[in-house]
Amino acid sequence: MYNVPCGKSSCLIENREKLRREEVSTLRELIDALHEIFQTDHVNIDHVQDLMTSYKSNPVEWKKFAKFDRYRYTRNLVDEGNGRFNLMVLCWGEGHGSAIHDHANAHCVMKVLQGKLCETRYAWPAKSEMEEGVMIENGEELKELERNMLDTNEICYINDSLGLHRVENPSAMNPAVSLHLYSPPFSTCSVFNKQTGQKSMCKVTFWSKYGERRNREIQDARSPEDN
Ligand code: CSS
Ligand code: FE2
Repeated sequence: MYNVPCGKSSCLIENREKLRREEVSTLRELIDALHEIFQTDHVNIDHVQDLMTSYKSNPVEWKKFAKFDRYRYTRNLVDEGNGRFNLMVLCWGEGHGSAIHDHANAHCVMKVLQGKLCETRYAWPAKSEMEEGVMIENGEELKELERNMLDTNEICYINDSLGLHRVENPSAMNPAVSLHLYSPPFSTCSVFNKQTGQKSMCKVTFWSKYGERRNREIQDARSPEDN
């Protein structure tokens, strides 16, 4: 075959080769590659992380999903992954942060698309007392495990076995945007009071879906925010 730069067949071969190396160059390629991975029942989460790492943030590709709110971070659905995963863009205004939360038994891979985010990890609250036959949190402050500063294009991974976390945009000057993959998808998670370890259920909602704003009522529903 002649070496025609990006002639149809050489492009196809190049793309196949890239996927084998778990590399993608556009958001579209990333979404397609994720769909392919999640077709099987046994997903290799390292493979997912490699793909998320290989995508280099290009604002032109994700800006239609990046819808900010003045008061708190927003969750904007990009793709429903055939019911196997949710891919979303989160928009963090200056100083916006999440509550301390778990991930409802899901994998969470998060990549910074713009700005910087600070991730603080906590241990699960110690359960020590029985109240009416049910174990309750013992009222102690949550133990901080580590703090990670994530720069644009960096990723981090968490699941419930690794603990809880809070994510914040520490900047008073710059907004931040991140790409999150959750599998399986979830619509509620638990949020925790830092001082007491007290846990409460929280519904998570989308501010927009596929680049379209949702109605006011839905936008006004609470999402896990600072506590
Ligand atoms: N889990 C939070 C964001 S930090 S990973 C959420 O989905 O809203
Ligand atoms: Fe999280």
